[in-house]
Amino acid sequence: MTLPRRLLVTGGAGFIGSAFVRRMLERHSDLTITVLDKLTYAGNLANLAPIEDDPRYRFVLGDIADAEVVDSLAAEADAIVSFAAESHVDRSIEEPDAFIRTDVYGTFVLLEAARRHGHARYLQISTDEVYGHVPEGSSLEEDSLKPRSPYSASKAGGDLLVGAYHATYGLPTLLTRASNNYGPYHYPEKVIPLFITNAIDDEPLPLYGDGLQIRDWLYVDDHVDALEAVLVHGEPGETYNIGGGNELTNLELTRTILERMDKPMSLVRSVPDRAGHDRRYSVDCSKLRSLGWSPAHTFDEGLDATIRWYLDHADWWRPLKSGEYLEYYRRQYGDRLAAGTAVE
Ligand code: NAD
Ligand code: TDX
Repeated sequence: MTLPRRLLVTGGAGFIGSAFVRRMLERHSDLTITVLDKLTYAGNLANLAPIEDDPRYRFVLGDIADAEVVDSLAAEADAIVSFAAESHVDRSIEEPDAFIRTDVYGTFVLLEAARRHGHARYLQISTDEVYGHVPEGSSLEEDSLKPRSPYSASKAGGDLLVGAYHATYGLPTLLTRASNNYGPYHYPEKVIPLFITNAIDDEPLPLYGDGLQIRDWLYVDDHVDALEAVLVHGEPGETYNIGGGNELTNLELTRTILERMDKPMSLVRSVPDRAGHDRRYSVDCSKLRSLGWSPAHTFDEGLDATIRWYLDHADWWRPLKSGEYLEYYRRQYGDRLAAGTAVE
């Protein structure tokens, strides 16, 4: 299989989707990409500014839950690559509605359109969080799903629909489950960009609970390369885990960020924990590695590049830390920071 030539990319104005669009257009001259994005608080056309004048790219403002707009765009595409989702666990705890609507119902609308138009591929971007807490070892693709947050439960709902459309209708689906991404253009509500930008401003870093929760960190460009490998070499109906191989506690992560930025640990506040906080995720990626992919960035390289990017791109993130963001920040962290304690 070669890469399908006309891609409909949903959620392409977000963090990972925009990295995919930028990288694929740079790498493949005969590709056309239509981005369908609702531009929620997390969607940002500035993420697509580097390719905005490229004639092979088109942006459409719209909702993946809107069957009419999805159908008309699907009619002109060979494949759908779907990143569109509500993606922040803390927001799903505060207000789950949009998660169910986009991550479950929106996925259904996309699958229906792919089925109607006989697409060559349907690629759904999912997450290691659907496996739930992994006390030891690493999740395999066939492991049962035990999501524990409204976010991961809504993503798991989307995953199950993808499997059902392959089994029932023979849709040539592909499903990927990646670990925690990091890199440039990451919205500053997620822990790495939040902590880097707060540290730049000498603002407190709110570390949830004991900080001993473990996440595996994957540089966003390595994720994009894995998605390309799956699109080209993946087996229809299959699921592929994608991980960076960099498992760290949040405390280790925070310490490393501050050391690299030459900032003191006194900025860190231990604050009341996230409800239902999963202690650890870990994915076994041998299936994907057998397709020839492995991550090209070490964590040290990726983190340094990310810190440098935020230091150099205050014009990108400062405007985001205003308006609705400040309201969210106050609701999410106001009481927590007031109750916070020092960490050594
Ligand atoms: P993001 O929040 O940065 O971007 C999501 C994008 O989807 C935004 O541009 C938003 O405007 C758009 N969107 C939201 N609802 C929409 C709707 N109803 N219709 C059309 N567009 C809509 O998210 P991200 O971090 O880039 O994640 C992309 C995908 O990857 C998500 O499906 C997420 O679950 C998955 N994922 C993310 C990570 C991570 O660490 N960030 C890890 C594994 C998997
Ligand atoms: O202020 C914070 N303090 C803190 O200690 C925030 C925002 C997070 N954390 C902790 C919670 C997690 O253990 O850091 C860890 C990472 O948190 P997030 O950046 O919110 O990511 P996570 O909840 O792990 O989910 C991310 O990775 C998987 C993405 O947001 C998901 O979209 C993806 O599926």
